[in-house]
Amino acid sequence: MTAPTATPTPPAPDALSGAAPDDRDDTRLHRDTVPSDLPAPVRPTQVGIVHLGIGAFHRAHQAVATEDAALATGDTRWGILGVTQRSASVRDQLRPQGGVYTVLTVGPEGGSPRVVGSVTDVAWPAEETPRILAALATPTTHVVTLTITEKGYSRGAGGGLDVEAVRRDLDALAREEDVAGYREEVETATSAVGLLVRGLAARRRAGGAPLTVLSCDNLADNGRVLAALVREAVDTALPGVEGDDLRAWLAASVTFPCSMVDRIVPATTPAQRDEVETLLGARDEGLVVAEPFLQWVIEDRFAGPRPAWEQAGATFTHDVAPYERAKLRLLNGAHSLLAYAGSLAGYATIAEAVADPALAAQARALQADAIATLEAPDGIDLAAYADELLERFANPATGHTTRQVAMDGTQKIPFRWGGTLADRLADRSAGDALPQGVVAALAAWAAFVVAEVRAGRAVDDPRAEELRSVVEAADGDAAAVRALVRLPGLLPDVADAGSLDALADAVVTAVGTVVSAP
Ligand code: CS2
Repeated sequence: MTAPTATPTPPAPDALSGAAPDDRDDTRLHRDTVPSDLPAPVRPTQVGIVHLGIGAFHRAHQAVATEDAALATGDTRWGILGVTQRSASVRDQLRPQGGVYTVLTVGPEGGSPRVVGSVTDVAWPAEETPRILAALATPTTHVVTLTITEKGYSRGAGGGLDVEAVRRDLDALAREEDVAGYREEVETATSAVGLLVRGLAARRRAGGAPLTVLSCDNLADNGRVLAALVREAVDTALPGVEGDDLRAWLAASVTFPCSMVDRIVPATTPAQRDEVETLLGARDEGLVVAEPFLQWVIEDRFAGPRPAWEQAGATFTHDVAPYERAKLRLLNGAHSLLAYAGSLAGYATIAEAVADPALAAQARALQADAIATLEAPDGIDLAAYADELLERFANPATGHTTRQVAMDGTQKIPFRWGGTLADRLADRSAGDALPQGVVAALAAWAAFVVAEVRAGRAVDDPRAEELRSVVEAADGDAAAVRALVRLPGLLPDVADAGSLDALADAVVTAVGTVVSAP
């Protein structure tokens, strides 16, 4: 049985055409106010990519690579429909600008702006779910990219789908797949994974053109993790024969390559917007600020056409894992450590934290633990790579704050430190010694959480409530640290209770050495 498909709605007035509506505000950046000394942004002719999670990172990374690929090839099919998550703010920033925005690249030699045109429009699921589902179902959309952050994957502590977090979308999916239960009104999507699965189902019902779903988040094996979550969602919403057609189509026509993305892109500040307004002579509410470095390694497993991202410097490979693990454990791992230890020491930015020799030494110790677990990607010297990362962190121009990187620790730590720890514990040649760099990192996080709770601040983490009650229920700080280390799902691969006890003891001891005043 085939249910009716969501009716495609036309793009928003300003999208794609770039035509100037009568009420266009010429104090704002848009195609007609781009300064003549900057290269003209690309003007895509259709949407070819739907991107879930259009924050600053996407705009400074995949959207730039897509722009560069279009400039290199002249292929204008790859306009991006960006989908926001929690709020309409990026939509409200970019729509009056016809999607164009500035990337200000900041390095030791100062900043250089460029205007990017590959984002054709932005939609907010709370108001525009039908349009997003229609875009996902349209055959000229060939790729879905995602930067929804670790918590956006709606995973439970065990790593599988947190069914309750996506329940409303799964119920909507069951109705959308069932002719009898079909409702004329499309229900608002409330989760990224739910929206994706509903979009995939809508695409199959609309004819089933192949699609590539490309995760660009900092999760180990991100593509495989996402594929498994999608399958779990389908199995839950459509158990048994009801879901057979969708399952068969997913297996035959949809791929989920893994990818590793890298560029430091902090949240934009109002002062940076003012500075760029002076530079461009027009206000850009969609401005993003980034370091010069940009890397993208993509598993070459596409279901259909894709932009020529290799023309924009992306690497295509059959195995992303060595790149991904090295980046997660060496870059993100050290970043998180500096964020917690740096916050505790009173540093506002990562650049200040890494300039402190004691904290830099802790970051290096963690990197040394990680290097012992890593396979070097082709042509990469891991020790040199680790050093370059600390140099990138030292770039003061990005203004990347310790608070921003400290966010969502329970979601990041499993990938950033958990893998190193599990591999080191499994490596018999290392004897019984605990990796002290990881121990210190855990001590910094636990001490940070305890300090936040004791100060009456909510930890910026989806499990904040749980963190607060764990700390408050513990008898003193040492017991709180022990309980935090044992938090379910934090170190998922460290199953052995004896190892966890020894680890918790070591972390308690380390707290005294990592917490230092500047
Ligand atoms: C950072 C990352 O905020 C964080 O947790 O570690 O966003 C980091 O800047 C990027 O992964 C760099 O590619």
